[in-house]
Amino acid sequence: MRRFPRQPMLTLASITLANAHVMTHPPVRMTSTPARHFSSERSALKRGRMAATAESRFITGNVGNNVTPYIENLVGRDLHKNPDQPLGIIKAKIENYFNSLDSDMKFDVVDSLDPLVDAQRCFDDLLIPTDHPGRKPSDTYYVTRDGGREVSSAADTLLRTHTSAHQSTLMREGREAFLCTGDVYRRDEIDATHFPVFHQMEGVKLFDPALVGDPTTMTREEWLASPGCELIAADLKKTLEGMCDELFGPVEKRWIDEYFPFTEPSFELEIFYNGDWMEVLGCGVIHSGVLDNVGKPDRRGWAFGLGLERLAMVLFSIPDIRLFWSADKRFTKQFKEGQITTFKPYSKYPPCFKDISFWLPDDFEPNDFFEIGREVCGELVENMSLVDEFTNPKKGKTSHCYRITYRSMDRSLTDEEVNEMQNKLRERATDLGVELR
Ligand code: FA5
Ligand code: MG
Repeated sequence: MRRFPRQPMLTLASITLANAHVMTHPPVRMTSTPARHFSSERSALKRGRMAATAESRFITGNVGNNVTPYIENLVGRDLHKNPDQPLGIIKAKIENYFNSLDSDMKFDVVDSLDPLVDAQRCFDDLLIPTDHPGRKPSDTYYVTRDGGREVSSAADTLLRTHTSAHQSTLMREGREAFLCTGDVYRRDEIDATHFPVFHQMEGVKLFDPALVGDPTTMTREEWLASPGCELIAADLKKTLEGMCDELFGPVEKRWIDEYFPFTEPSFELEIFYNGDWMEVLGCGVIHSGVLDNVGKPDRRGWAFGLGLERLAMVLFSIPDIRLFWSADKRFTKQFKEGQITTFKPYSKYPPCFKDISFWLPDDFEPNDFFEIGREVCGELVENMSLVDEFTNPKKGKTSHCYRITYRSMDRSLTDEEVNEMQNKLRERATDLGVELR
């Protein structure tokens, strides 16, 4: 059974990358890289490749556009809307749970919103500052970003990085309680628990002011110390603990104090499952600034965001996140609406390992290299990890060695196709300005 440590993948790469787009603290970088200047030559190269698809909504040729054809192809698959697939099964179970709670409040089910949003909704409405690491093009797929790599603006358009991107729109529509599910996109490392697209469910519930008091008569400190704020946090915790019991049976849980710019206070829920603590969701009492932004300064409530793959991998014993995207009948036929069953692996085909080493340019972003891995190999790349790093003091240059694991989930790979992918990867890596060793 797969384990989910709190910080999965403690490879060298993840020391740099872990949580870069998690809406919490900025990541700790191994080396302090200077401000990134993407040479005009290289971006022209990239643009040329992208401009090839003229009709695309996602590949626009805009200066900041970094959506690749591989990612574009994954948009709109709607895995969460298939009732006979693990993600759809869990989604339905959670929706049923929330709408069977002893309360007059019904949660609207929203699951068809366009993943193409603007930075205003995805970041600014949620008080995420323009210099937050989650807004960097190394972490996020931009459709348009007129300021290029350097300058972030509310007008940028992008593939949503979390379902919180819809909070403000749905609250402005006057909804008091909702569950909003969708595919979210993050440029990230490559391993069994990370795929550039995964699914989140956002939950929001606003409370009757008669119950929690009028926050407009209080200072921020008074609100945070008030019985109303306490009541909302307690309701949030009780409701989410109940959801975990519903899905997993009674399990051991713990609350971790967290930081999100858009909730205050903020928490993360972990459950102890198969010998390990696993982060299931982030949540909190909605920040007053978010409610001010949607014209509801007199209202308060809670919000949470959970990852469906995380839950599904554990509940169905699915060992690799790529499997959710498989159309192989040996996978799809195993699941039925309403039922949580244990996945039976149909075969494990042998992996093939290859290393690639290069000297880094000043502006190197590992995520750019991983992206090329996705583009060249698609789902045939299982893992890309940094296995060696050293700096040559004379040259003043740093070298990275990455180990690439090639493996198909459906068949054996031939030597020729692995070699072809490896050669292409080496060739394409030079687009990033690296010097192969
Ligand atoms: C967020 O995305 C916040 N928007 C959550 C939130 C919503 C907080 C509302 C407060 C109020 P975070 O980046 O931690 O937070 O992701 C939330 C959940 O998504 C995680 O707990 C995890 O279950 C899931 N998740 C995050 N990254 C991945 C990943 N790479 N693969 C699979 N699941 C992931
Ligand atoms: Mg988190």
